[in-house]
Order: sequence, then C-alpha cells, then structure tokens
Amino acid sequence: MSAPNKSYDPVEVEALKPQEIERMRDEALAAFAAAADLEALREAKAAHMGDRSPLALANREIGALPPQAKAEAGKRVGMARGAVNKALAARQTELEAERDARVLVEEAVDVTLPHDRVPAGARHPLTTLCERIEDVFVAMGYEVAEGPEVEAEWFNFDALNFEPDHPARAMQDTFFVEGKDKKQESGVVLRTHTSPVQVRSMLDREPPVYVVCPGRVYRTDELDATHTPVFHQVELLAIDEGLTMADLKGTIEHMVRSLFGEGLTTRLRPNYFPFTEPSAELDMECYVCRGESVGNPEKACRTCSSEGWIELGGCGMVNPRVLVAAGIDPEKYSGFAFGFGIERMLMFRHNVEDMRDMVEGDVRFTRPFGMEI
Ligand code: FA5
Repeated sequence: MSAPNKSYDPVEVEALKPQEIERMRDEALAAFAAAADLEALREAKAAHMGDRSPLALANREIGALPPQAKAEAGKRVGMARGAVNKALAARQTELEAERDARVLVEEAVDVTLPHDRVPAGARHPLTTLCERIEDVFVAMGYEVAEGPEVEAEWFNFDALNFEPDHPARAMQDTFFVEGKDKKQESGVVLRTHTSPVQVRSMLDREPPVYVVCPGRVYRTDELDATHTPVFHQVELLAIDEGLTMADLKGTIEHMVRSLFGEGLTTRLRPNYFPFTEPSAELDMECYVCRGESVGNPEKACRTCSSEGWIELGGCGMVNPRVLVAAGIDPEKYSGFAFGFGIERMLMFRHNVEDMRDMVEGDVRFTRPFGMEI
C-alpha cells in the first residue's frame, strides 16, 4: 500500500479566486449603498448574503480544497463576508434613522387644532353586570321579568307578608307616592326592592315559574360611600314541585361560579324576611383570597376584609302565605327566592371604593370598564 499523498496541487476553484471574491464583495457593497429604503435593503441582503448568494456558494466550495488552500480561501471569504456584514449593518442603521425621521414628520398630529367630534360614551358597568347575571339564568331556562318602579303598596309589602306596622313601610325607608298620610287602604310607593316582581310573575304565569327580575329600586337612604337612594337589585324566583333549599344553594352557587370563578362555594346564615321561610343571608367564598387571608395578616385581602366570605344577599323558601297571595297552591308547589344589590356586587367585583362614583354619571368612571357586550 502506498503512503498518503500530502503534496498534491491545490484544486483550482474559479469562485474562490481572489479577484472573484473581491468582485462579489464589491457588488454586495454597491447593492447595499444603492438600496434606497429598508425594503430594497432586505432584497439586497437576500441576494448578497442569503443561502444562494455568490459568497455563500463560494464558501461552500472551500470544503473541496486541500488543507493549505482551504485556510487561505477561508480567510479570503471570511474577510469578504465580514466586510459585507459590516456594510449591511451600517446601511441598515442609516435607513432606519431616515425612516424614523420621515415617520415623525409624516405622522405628526397637531394637537392644538380645533376638533368637532363628540366623545364616545360607554355602557354603564351596572348595565353590563345586570345583563351578565341575566344571561347566567337565561342559560338555565329562566325568563327575564320586569315590574313597575312606581308600585302598589300591596305588591311591595302586603302580598309579601309584611305586617301593616312593619318598620320597612315607615317613611324613613320608603318613598310614598301617595297613601301614607291619607290612610288609604293601599298606597303607592317607589318599590323598595325587586321582590314585588315575584308576586307579579306568579300572578301572570302558571307554575312552574322560573324568573330573574333585574331592576331599579328606591329607599330613603342618604347617598354615601356604601348607600344610594336609587340602586339596582336582581331577584330570583323559582316555583315548582319539590323545590328545596338545596336547589336554591346549588342555583346560586352556579351563578357565583359563572361570575367569579370555578370551585367557589357559598354558605347560608339564618336571617329573617317576611316573604321567605326559612330565610337566610347568602355569602360567597371570597374569589380573590379563597379564604387564605383569614388569620393571616401577610395575605390580607381588601375584597373580603380578610373574612374569607363576601355577603351576597337575602334568600329563602317562598313563604306559603306569599304563594297563597299569588294564587299558588302551597300544598303542591314550593319555591325559592334570592335578591341582591348590584351596586354592592360591582363594588367588590371591581374594587370600586365609593358608590357615589357609580351614580354621578361621569364617563371617566364608566370608560375603563370597556365595551363588554
Ligand atoms: C331585600 O331587599 C330583599 N328583597 C332580598 C330578598 C329577596 C330576600 C328574595 C329574600 C328573598 P335587603 O334589604 O337586605 O333585602 O337588600 C338586598 C341588597 O340590596 C343588600 O344586600 C344590598 O346589597 C342592597 N342595598 C340595600 N340598600 C342599599 C342602598 N341604600 N344602596 C345600595 N345597595 C343597597
């Protein structure tokens, strides 16, 4: 066997000759200098630096050379490519600076010009929240029901089992439109809650009844950070055979999870309403801290004041006396009802600290809530 031949002549490769490499480099430099904008420069880059460019192809030929010639050719091509890269970067910077300067001039806005556009308004978050709540119940087969804001005292109180001397009827809570002083049989009030719509819905329909009743209500409360004399409630009423508190709890839990997040629980605390028996106050687990703030100052929660629970509203099984007043047989049917304040829900859902912001009509309050449809 013969020894390896280490003294063969370099293979001649046309593309790697010094004058060829120089030519390719010069052509690339000329093309970059001639590029009038960034788009033209991108094209010149692809032509002179891309995978199929002359310099790239020449570079690939190096492998075919013997070691001695390989080093020399590699150096030549490397230097040419270095020069081309440098020229490209310099031209890129130049053209970007030109573009930025042009954009600044072309897109300049004269903010001192007079304008004739009326600023766009925004939907009030109370409206949007009410609609979202309605949607949750409509998806469960509930109907949206509404009633008048100027309401017969009978619907607002009597039919709901409020005794004639119940304190809620007193002037300090209720706006009387007529009747209170004239000692009429049944006066007219601005409804103090959405519960009269329960009675109207039962009178208007044959059971089973599943309604969700949003609306504006009125009380003689002073306007302050947590009260307003005009506010919104949503009332829920279900009348069917065999309904229990478990149905009530499950339904509200579904609403809470739809609005605030999966896995949240609710709890009932005993309370009293004349129109429900038994009655309860319904709390939801705090959706922000999920109870982790309780007894843990490091994880203090503003939303639930570190109590772990947020009070939602009142609820209970419809009092059989109310069913009778609405012409429904309490032996056959039972029902549950739930009512809560929307302003209060908006406060803890969006960290609104002062209820007055919701009623003052300043579009700067409503706009950040966006255009949720
Ligand atoms: C009622 O109005 C009952 N009708 C709720 C109900 C319905 C109970 C069905 C049982 C069955 P209450 O007076 O607690 O309950 O008011 C309900 C909610 O209205 C309160 O939780 C609170 O969020 C809101 N609210 C009450 N007063 C004001 C006020 N001045 N400003 C804003 N929100 C208020």
